[in-house]
Amino acid sequence: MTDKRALLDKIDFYLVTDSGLSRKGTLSDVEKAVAAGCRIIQYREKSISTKDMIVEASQIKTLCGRESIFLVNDRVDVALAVDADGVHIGQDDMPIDAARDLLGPDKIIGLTVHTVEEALEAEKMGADYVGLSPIFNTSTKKDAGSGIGPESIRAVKDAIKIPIIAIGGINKQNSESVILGGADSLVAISAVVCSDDVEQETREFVALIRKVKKDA
Ligand code: 3NM
Repeated sequence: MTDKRALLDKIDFYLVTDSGLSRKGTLSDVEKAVAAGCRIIQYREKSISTKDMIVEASQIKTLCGRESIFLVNDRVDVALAVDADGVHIGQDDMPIDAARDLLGPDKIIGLTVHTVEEALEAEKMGADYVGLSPIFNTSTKKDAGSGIGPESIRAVKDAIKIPIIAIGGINKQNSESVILGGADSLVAISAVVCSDDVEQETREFVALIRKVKKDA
């Protein structure tokens, strides 16, 4: 397994799958996003059996190939079963140190955080990046809570060295404020997987994020 950690510094648009919202299905979304230059994919699936998840996760791993990071949401067991590049876990999931013990030193572990304090703790515990959320209100995750606003990102950026990936209610109109606010990368689920053309949408997000970073 190649250590894909180095790629974390180069990511722009981050795709999280959502089979409930997807028009064309998770595998198609991943394939199109990778073709459009998305270099990190998180497989987030809560509605199928573990057996089916392992089949799908292994197909996604193949689609990600060597150039895109492949993470599994929540399920350290599934990540291990398919030798994914790592996991993304939430505050109430398996603690980072337990996940690290199971996954070993080379795998990527991302943690969802909502505050500067949680971000500092995540970095201290050995997270490779934080997902900061929710930036704006979103209906994609019912229990996400109220948006913290893009102006809240800077304090987190100033506090930690690991990358910040912003999530929650992000679209092409508000992406610039998120990157200028201090995020290294961003996730947009509904804005991409609900569109008719996932490849084109992803391409536009990638180009927009790169341009904002270049001009900053
Ligand atoms: N986690 P959209 S918000 C998966 O706040 C997820 O932790 C969130 O979807 C959190 O881009 C979210 O459609 C959904 O708003 C984001």
